[in-house]
Amino acid sequence: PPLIHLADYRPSDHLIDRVDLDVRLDPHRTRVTAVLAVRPNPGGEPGAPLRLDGDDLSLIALDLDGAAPTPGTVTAGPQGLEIAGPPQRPFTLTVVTEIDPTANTKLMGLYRSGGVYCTQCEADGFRRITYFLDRPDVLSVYTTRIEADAAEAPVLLGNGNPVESGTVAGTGRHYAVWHDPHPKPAYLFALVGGRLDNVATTFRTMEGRDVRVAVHVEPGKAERAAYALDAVVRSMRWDEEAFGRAYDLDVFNVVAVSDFNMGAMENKGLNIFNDKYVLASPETATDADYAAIEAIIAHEYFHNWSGNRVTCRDWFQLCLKEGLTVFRDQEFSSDMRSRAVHRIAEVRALRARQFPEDAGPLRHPVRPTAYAEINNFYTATVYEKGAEIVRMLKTLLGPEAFRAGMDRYYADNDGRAATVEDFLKAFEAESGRDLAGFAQWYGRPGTPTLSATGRYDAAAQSYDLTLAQSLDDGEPLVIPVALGLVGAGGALDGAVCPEVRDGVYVLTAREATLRFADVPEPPVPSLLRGFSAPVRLRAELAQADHLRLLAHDTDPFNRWQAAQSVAHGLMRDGGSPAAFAEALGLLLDREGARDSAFAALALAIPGEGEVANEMRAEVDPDAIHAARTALRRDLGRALRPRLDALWEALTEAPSALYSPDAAAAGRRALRNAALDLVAAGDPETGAARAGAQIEAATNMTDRLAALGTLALIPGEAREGALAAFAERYADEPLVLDKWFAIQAMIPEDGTLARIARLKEHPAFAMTNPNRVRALVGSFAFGNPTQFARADGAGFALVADTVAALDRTNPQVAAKLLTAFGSWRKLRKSRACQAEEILNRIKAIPGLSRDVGDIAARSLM
Ligand code: B3K
Ligand code: ZN
Repeated sequence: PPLIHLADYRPSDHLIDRVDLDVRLDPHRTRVTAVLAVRPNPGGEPGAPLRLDGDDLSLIALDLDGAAPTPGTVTAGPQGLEIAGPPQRPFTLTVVTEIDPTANTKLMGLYRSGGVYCTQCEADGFRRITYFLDRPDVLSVYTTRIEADAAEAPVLLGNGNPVESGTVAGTGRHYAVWHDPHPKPAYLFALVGGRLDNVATTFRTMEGRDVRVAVHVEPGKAERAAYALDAVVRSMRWDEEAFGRAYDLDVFNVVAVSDFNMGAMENKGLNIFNDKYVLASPETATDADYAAIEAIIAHEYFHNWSGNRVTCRDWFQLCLKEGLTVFRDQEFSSDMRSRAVHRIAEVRALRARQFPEDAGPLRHPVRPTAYAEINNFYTATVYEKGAEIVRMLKTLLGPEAFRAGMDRYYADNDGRAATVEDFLKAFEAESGRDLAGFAQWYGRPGTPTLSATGRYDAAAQSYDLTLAQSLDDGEPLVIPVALGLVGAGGALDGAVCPEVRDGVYVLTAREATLRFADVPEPPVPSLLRGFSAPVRLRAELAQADHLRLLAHDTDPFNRWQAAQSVAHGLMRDGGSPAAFAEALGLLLDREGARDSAFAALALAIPGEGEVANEMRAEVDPDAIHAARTALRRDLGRALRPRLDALWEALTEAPSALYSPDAAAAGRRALRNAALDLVAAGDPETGAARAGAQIEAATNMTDRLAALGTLALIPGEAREGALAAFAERYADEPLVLDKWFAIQAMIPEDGTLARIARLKEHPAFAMTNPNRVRALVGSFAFGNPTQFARADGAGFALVADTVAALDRTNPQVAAKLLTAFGSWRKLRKSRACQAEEILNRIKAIPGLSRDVGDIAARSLM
């Protein structure tokens, strides 16, 4: 497929200032009339043809300034419409198209989900609704009239503010007109029509505007939308307080639909969500679900400024809105919950998803320079590493200059389609700093390695710390390294190094040596505190050094990291876990009650994927699984009395009211981590306790955690509990997704047959992305030993699903195929099988561009 290059960017030859849409909803024959106010772009090529994008469209009628276009000047097909020699002045184009929302299985453009009409236009779905200049640097003011059968779609929602509604006499149909005064690119267009209930409230902005906020959900589920509504209100308040950004319309609507390709979408004034990230009740959602809802609601809302008011010039700039908005939602969640705990969760996610991506064939810079299919670039690198770049910028400039830079970025680019350069320029202007070196982070793929070696001079009471970075042969990067020294009894606060300011050293050279004076004893360096840069740290500390940090570091992130490092070392090199267990025991005694969430994270030893990540040699998933299982067993036994006591002490009274707040969630997390570790050491006791907890649980968090523990213990108890769970939640698709996922991740040979059975379960549907992700996605991404089975059957299962799904929903199929992204690191026999499978997929006739692109790049 042809590549689109950043270097080839040219402004559009035409602009569309206003769009008047009339959408007559019908299950199979939806009529769209678009009246477009077109004009030549002064920055474009004079006299160029007008080339409108289309995808799967059928043209019904076309006129230009009220008349038929000159014969022979128009070429129209499903994939585009071109008018040769269009007027060299502003003109009006009226285009009528017809589309079939029911047949739209790609879930891009206008489609029906459970009988509800909805849209998804980012990145290039608007062209599936009408012919258009479907690129983010063409900004238009939209007015949308939506008409539908009043019984089929009593609720009609659009972008912007509602201006008019009424009935169409004698037809049983009704309509609503929406006007969005803010110019926007087509990817932010949305409409919804259907039977929906809602919960609503009014929010008064700091500018004094009263905003009607509503969350719309499937009839009968309104009470499950309360938490999402509250999260919207908290997000609105937070963006005012943290960034001075107020909401800018009279209404803000969120709609939950059940068939959705990703998490959610930030359409102007009308965010559309995967119902998984809206619906929550204690009985159906876990603490993790509540946290995800809060984060994603915030993320989409924050896009109103970082993405919508200031949008992207082209799709290469995607990180401009996504990296920045992830940073903003992470800051929000940190303020709502525990900052330290949230930082750990962020870094775990980065290491689990972004590091492997950056180390494999699908690697790309945070700002890519070429793509065949843009929808394949909504990646952990663009999102998560993009957020880390913004965080480093804040660390480098300090909070005041960072905030000033953000304010200037918004002021200078409001209503514009901006670039990464525009973003950095705002910070340069406010801080007086040259960010040219820092800008390299956007263009250089791969995870840099930061190595550190120290030398203590007892006579001079000084400590020399040498930091070195390596990535590729290019210029060194700008790496903020937050650090400090830790002595046998705690932080060495008296040690000084002039180059370390506010606890941060900025490494700009390939290598540098720092001298600390007034160091009274041999220190252990605490490096990269708070994970101040997205790098791999190689400090080669001894286990005793890590244990000192675990006990005494003032930085909570590095205390957690110390436990992870010890666990990595034990899994890699073997050895006795006794000292580690003792240190964890002390941590539980000290912290278990005070910061349960932190203690739970310290107990959670690195996952199999994270271990694979750290391997410099080829990866053997079975060996990793065995090492991890053994360490968990040993820790479970060594810590047993404490774990038992915790599990007892943290039991909630059956009458306690469930609250998803961070402290209560932390207690549940620690109690469930204790249960899981007990089971790792003593499966019989573990199974009994898990079974009892499933029965006694008053919320989904405790019930699901116990089911997860039990799922790892083969036997009647497990099968009985799984069957009972399915029966209990037979009418709850989102809960059954959890049930699918738990079973797909069982690391046993029988899992393949189990998945084959589950594919036939009445609740499973290949047409629903959540179901596919729960069953096949959890297997591909969360069951490393079975996915990479010796007989190749795990790979085949995923490949067959990708091939089948590609015919109906290429975007979701392509995402699933990225599970093969780390195949080259696998041990030889498995790598060969993966390669063969990727080649087989690549050769499928009629393969989508989405899947073809992932297959081709994976093989590169
Ligand atoms: N901007 C959307 C993602 C669109 C993905 C298109 N394939 C959601 C978000 O990041 O907020
Ligand atoms: Zn986003």
